[in-house]
Amino acid sequence: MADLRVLRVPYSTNVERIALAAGHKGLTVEWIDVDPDDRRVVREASGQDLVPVLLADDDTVVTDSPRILAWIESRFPAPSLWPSDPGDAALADVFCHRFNEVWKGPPNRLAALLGPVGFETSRLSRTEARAVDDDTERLRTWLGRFEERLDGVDHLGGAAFGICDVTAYPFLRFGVDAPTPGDDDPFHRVLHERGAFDAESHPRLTAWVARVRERPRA
Ligand SMILES: N[C@@H](CCC(=O)N[C@@H](CS)C(=O)NCC(=O)O)C(=O)O
Repeated sequence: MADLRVLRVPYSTNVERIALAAGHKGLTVEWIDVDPDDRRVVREASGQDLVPVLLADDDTVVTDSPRILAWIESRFPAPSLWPSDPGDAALADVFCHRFNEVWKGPPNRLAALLGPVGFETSRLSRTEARAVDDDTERLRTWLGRFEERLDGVDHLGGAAFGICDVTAYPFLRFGVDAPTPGDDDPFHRVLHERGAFDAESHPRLTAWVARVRERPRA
């Protein structure tokens, strides 16, 4: 029997977080594939429509990837995803909260504006076009912040791979990786087209993507 049972849909960034965390801890996962266009299984299990959903062996159901990651850490503490120093662990939590609640804002708004017009900016109103420019600039400025953060350290939380990398990698990697054929999520296209970077523009961030790509995953 697997260590974890998780509902997933294809191409999900938040599901990839769970795969990376489980890989780090050497846990096995029974993935339960759900039809993205029919969420009844997800709704019946968890009362909401989003994945990942963790079905724990004691009838516990956990939704929302940050809460699932915290649950995995509490149930399988070693090797830890959080720094052992309490202050560093608190900073890692702040990083992840900011990533989830602030960093995702610009690409989500860009996807909401660009998706419906097929990424044809000429079909946007002047106000919408200005909003697209503003959020693109924010996205690019924050890529520079990640580049600065990686000065002298291999991972976003410091020397060791951990929760900051698990939280950010599935999203930031689209700056290098094109969406997989079949992945039509406008959010992923925004990350790839508006958040693109390479070894010339962002050498440390590009090397970090390559480093985390090699991590084990469930
Ligand atoms: N805050 C949630 C967000 C979950 C979420 O947005 N999941 C996406 C897949 S990455 C989803 O199920 N989207 C609905 C859809 O694709 O229709 C988390 O971190 O798990």
